[in-house]
Amino acid sequence: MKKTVWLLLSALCISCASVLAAEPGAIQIEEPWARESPPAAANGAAYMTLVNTGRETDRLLSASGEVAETVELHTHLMENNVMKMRKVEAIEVAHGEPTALRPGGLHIMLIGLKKPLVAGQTFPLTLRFEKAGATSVQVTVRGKDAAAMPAGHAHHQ
Ligand SMILES: [Cu+2]
Repeated sequence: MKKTVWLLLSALCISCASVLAAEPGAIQIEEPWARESPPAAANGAAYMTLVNTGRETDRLLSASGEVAETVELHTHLMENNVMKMRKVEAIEVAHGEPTALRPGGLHIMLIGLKKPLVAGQTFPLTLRFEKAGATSVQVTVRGKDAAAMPAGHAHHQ
């Protein structure tokens, strides 16, 4: 009887400790998605919203996956009235301010797709954060007409 109680207590403590440890840099990843790619498309992009539920600013350092030869963090910049993509070293995720990766803005670039992205299918991506560490997400492929963002979020950031 005594032993059972002790085991239960230690099990509880272990779960407490892991919850607390994850707290400072806790990142929630909402709605990871990618747009369906035309059959011959070499590249694709993945989008999502990163929410920092911890107190400290975290940074997305890299993304990786089997879906493409190379996976990079990108943003869009206006240069001489032309929208251009640029690789970024990291994407900052501040507490209290969701960071939107969306068409025309920050995105995860999938360079050299190994096979076309087909609507309705999913593929895994591993995201590595400076504080929260590595986490895996399933990215859902949406049809070509998928809206950039749900209504109401369009003007965010
Ligand atoms: Cu890009």
